[in-house]
Amino acid sequence: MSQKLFLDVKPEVEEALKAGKPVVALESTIISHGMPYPQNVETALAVEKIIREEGAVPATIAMINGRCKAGLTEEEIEYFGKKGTKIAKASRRDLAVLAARGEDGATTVTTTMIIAAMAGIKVFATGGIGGVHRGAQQTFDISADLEELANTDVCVVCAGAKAILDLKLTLEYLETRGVPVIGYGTKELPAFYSRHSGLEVDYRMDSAEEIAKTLKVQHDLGFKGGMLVTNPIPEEYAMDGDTINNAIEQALKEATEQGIHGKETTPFLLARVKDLTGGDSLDSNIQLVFNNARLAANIAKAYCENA
Ligand code: PSU
Ligand code: MN
Repeated sequence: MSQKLFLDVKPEVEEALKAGKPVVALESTIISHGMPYPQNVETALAVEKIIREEGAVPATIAMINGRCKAGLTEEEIEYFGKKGTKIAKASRRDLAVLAARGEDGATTVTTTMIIAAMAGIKVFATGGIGGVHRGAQQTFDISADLEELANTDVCVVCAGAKAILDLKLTLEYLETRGVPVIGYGTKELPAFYSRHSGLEVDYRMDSAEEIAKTLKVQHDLGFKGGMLVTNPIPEEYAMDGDTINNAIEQALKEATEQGIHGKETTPFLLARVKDLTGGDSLDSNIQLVFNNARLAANIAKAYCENA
């Protein structure tokens, strides 16, 4: 039986893929768990618009009634945004269960990559990826996103990862699993709200064309696995380091005190950091997603032009 039996590709996305036109995948956990309503829906729709303006077709990905969806309608995006955290956050271990039960699932970076690969989409834009959590030496909390990057052929464009994670260990893990980490226009790993982490990425690339060419070579070599493109937040939207770090420290302390663990950890920390910094971090978050969508569309275009 083919995995395609579980897949619904939106007609607009299917046409673009058949014609060899650029498509950019987008995740749905960022809508349901990453931002509050109604900014989540507004952002998701605005991101799709940006991708279209850049000349690519957006495909927001999710599971609905047990179906893997590559491309959502506006109504479906609104539904995910309104239901928010009532929708199950679906990582790799959840997908088969939700499909068998005919349920809904918000796709994380992991499951968005899985469904994008099923549909033949090569490039995916998001905000931040999951990674190795601080204290993982004790908790073993390492996001399934890192394993998926090692195994699934999708290029993920992000703004680095939030400092709720141990960024140094996250880079070590990606190195072990053979995932190239590219800095767009920088040799320094961006840290989501901030352009700076003090850590080095593997390679600096200054154009979408160079990234697309490398992705193509990776595919031609028959390498399994993705590529991580880290795109620093535009300077004007970056947050003050102390403000954000204090909020993160506080959120981490509360998570430990309340015994938050497993799949709840990341959504808990994201929500607390947002509350503790007022609306500022949400504005930055939205802007960096727009910035990543633009770059991803340009990588997808360059990839198609040389395919
Ligand atoms: N980091 C963010 N925003 C997010 C996420 C992470 O800054 O929305 C979401 C993504 O969907 C990511 C997931 O794939 O959280 C990682 O969750 P976990 O750490 O449980 O693997
Ligand atoms: Mn985890």
